[in-house]
Amino acid sequence: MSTEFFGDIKAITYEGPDSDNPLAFHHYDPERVLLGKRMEDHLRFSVAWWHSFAWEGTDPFGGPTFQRPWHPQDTLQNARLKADIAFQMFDILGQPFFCWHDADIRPEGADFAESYRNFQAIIDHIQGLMSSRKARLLWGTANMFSHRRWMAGAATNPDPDVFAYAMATVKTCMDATHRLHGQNYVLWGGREGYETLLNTDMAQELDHMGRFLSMVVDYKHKIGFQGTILLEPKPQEPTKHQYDFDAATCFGFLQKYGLEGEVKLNLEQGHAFLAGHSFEHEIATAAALGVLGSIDMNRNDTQSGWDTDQFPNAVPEVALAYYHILRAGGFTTGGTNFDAKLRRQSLDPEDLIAAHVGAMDVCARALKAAVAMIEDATLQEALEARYQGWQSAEAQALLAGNLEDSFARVMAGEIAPQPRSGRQERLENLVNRFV
Ligand code: XLS
Ligand code: NI
Ligand code: NI
Repeated sequence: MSTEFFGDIKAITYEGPDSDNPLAFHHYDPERVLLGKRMEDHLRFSVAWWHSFAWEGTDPFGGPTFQRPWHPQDTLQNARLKADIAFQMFDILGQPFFCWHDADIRPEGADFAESYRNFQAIIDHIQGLMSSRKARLLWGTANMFSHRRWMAGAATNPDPDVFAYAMATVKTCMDATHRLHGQNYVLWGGREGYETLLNTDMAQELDHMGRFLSMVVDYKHKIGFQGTILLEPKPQEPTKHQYDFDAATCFGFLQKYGLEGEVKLNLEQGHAFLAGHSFEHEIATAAALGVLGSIDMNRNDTQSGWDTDQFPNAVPEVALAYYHILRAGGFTTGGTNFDAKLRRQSLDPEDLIAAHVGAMDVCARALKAAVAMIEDATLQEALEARYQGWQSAEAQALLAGNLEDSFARVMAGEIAPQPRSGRQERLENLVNRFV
């Protein structure tokens, strides 16, 4: 069964922009060197196990639409088959990375110990697959939001038993991530937030969340995990008030608990949207605060106002995202994870391949545009020109000065600001030449 799932689809290759083969890369050329680095090493693509293999095509109004050979997903045998087919897809796409939650890869047991045994069996299996294959683990994470035990939070749950269960769960997932040489470990606080202040002690919950993350960092050092711990911001969903609202909010949280040097951020395009930001705003914010880690490259439907997790398809938007990633020095342990799912009518195995091929091409095309903008340098020069005034010793002295000195000079008419154009339209036109 497992070898037949993708039929006769062959490994996808780069055929260039003029090819009309729908199952070829038109822009993603992994070996092509841009700014001294292979395209594959710039982009560091990753498949999300949960959307591509675990999600069955349900929505709030209807049950599963997908019928996969690894359904139902409650046996170890099917979990192994699911992993085998996942690796076939990574091979077809030439994917360098994948990501999982514990719940995506193993069947849930009757109790923690059984879930743990199932998990170890699947990690063994994945380790075996990895030994002869290319794909590596970009990050592992714990699903602490789906099961009913997490309904009032994991680290922020009012019940200390749930807090303890979360500690045990994250230890298990960190151990497995470490064993598979994962490059990062992610925490998305799915249920870390609240529905009503009438039953919520926010100060206590935030303190617990800070303490929990400190223990995660301590454990990372204890086991010698070399990867990066990443926090994934998201507002509004699933709880009405999510604590990790956006990049700036997360940074404030990290700083309050003294973790800003230890934890970075995994930013998702759709989550930026939900927070009322552009994706590049979130990336630039994280870069400015020194916490840019990795990205989830999946968009929302701009009209529907919730996290629809669609594959990227707008080159101009994605180009600005990579422009800011490149300006920040590019990825180190991070990468481009497609936290994206098919539409539930896209039933065919070929749809899974086509979705990733298209997304990889959109990102590659966007990366080429971002590189061209950097090589052209006009944008950077315009930016530097705008701040040119700060080059003088007199201007620098302001930063070391006090309010009264400037008061005296402004009062004497020595300083009289002359507004200058921000030239936004000209810059937008310039970007349009590259995207
Ligand atoms: C949900 C999040 C989730 C994280 C991993 O919206 O994006 O998928 O990436 O827990
Ligand atoms: Ni995500
Ligand atoms: Ni998301």
